Amino acid sequence: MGTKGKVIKCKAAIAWEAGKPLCIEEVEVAPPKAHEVRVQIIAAGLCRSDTHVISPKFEGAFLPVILGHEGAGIVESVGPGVTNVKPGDKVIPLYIPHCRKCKFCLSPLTNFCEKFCKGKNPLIEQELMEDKTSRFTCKGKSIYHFFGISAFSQYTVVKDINLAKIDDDANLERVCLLGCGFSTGYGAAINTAKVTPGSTCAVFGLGGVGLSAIIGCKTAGASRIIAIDINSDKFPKAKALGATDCLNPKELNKPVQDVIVEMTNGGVDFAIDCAGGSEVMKATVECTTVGWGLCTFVGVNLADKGLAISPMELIMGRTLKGTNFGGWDAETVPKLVSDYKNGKFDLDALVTHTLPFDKINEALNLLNQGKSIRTVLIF
Ligand code: CND
Ligand code: ZN
Ligand code: ZN
Repeated sequence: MGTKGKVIKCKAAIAWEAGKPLCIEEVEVAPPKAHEVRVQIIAAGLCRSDTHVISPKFEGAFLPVILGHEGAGIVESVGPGVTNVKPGDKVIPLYIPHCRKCKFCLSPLTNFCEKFCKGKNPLIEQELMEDKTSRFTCKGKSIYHFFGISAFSQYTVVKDINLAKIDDDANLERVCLLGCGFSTGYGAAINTAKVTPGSTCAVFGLGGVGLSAIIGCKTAGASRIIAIDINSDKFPKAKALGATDCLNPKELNKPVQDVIVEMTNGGVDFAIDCAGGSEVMKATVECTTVGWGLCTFVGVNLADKGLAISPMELIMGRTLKGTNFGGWDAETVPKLVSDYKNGKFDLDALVTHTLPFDKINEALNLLNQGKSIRTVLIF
């Protein structure tokens, strides 16, 4: 007896309230409607962005919600009108849709889609499907989707335009990291900053995103990569992945940006913020060289007031950029999967822990205590 067209009962991790542990519950997952796809999640990573919306400091969250935006799985069934995937296909759900028709999708200048450019915060505004309803129910209550993905459920429903179809032999326990962390950091360096051979780089924040940015800087041929974190336990891995120098701002007697400027004879060519928050953003700007220094913002701190900047910082020749998902989209993620298979980069180094899905709160604790880079949850 197949499940197509039927409600599936399965386990999901629900955030009922901010600041509380997630609850593993039985949920009902409705069949996909037109241009929707029901996906069986096989593996998912835990990214810092999953935790922002359940932080008590953040007030804009849609709750209760099923988090998770770094997953990989197999198509269980498709709704009417779906042509890009079929049952049995391996897929990575993407939080940036790709309709392939709009002016953004047709432009090589962005990985955005018209469907993603509406609203103030398009990420958290993907909390419902196109018809403004949810496909998840628990204890009679409708549960919000998250980033259009909700990977922390054994089955989820996503829009067809939020899916990348990948190779049948892809290792889902690794390529799930291409759904956010690796792609975001690596793409920040090679697609957004376009780090050049022989250049000097500074990467702030050495989680899954920042370490992936280091891999990107090294791949691009940077000659010096300065890695910065307030947790020195992150340094051995950063060095193993290509960092040439490591700095802990807490152990310095002057601002880290001043130290970087001294170390590099006036500042780095490229600085990438993979931590977030106004203090790091300021340091990211101020550690780049006048003339051509390029800052790329990746880190997000929803509770933070953001960057106050003097026009002189830019008038002196610096450039500020930001990136969402490292510039990748549904057409380029399958190529990243092939690159991984062909050994172009290593994802194993980012996976510090593997846990069964129902241990998700343990994974959250490891992340919050700075003990993990990526925990891959197995469903
Ligand atoms: P994770 O929490 O694993 O890593 C962040 C690292 O930053 C940790 O090692 C911290 O110790 C370090 N850190 C914190 N404060 C400072 C500071 N003041 N100076 C230096 N280092 C500091 O997070 P992650 O790697 O999963 O994600 C990193 C950020 O990227 C986070 O803000 C997340 O929300 C954001 C992000 C952005 C995007 C995008 O597309 N732009 C996608 N996913 C995640
Ligand atoms: Zn589009
Ligand atoms: Zn993420």
